[in-house]
Amino acid sequence: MTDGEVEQVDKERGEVVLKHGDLPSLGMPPMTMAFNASKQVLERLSVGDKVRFYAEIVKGEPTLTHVEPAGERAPR
Ligand SMILES: [Cu+2]
Repeated sequence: MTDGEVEQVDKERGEVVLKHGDLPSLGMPPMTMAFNASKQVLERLSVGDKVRFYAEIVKGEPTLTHVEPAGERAPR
């Protein structure tokens, strides 16, 4: 999974802006960008949240397929 920080949540557009780390699944270096996300995912996100996520290209657009709070995982 990739680390991200929520910068913006736009429920009307179904988008979330994340500052993300290396994202090899999409061939991206760290950057800040918008992802499509389901209503269900958007409801759980607030600006400033630190998350870990998976993203894929869905219908030609970067889309969050799984998001969890960064603190939820057990420390290693
Ligand atoms: Cu990106």
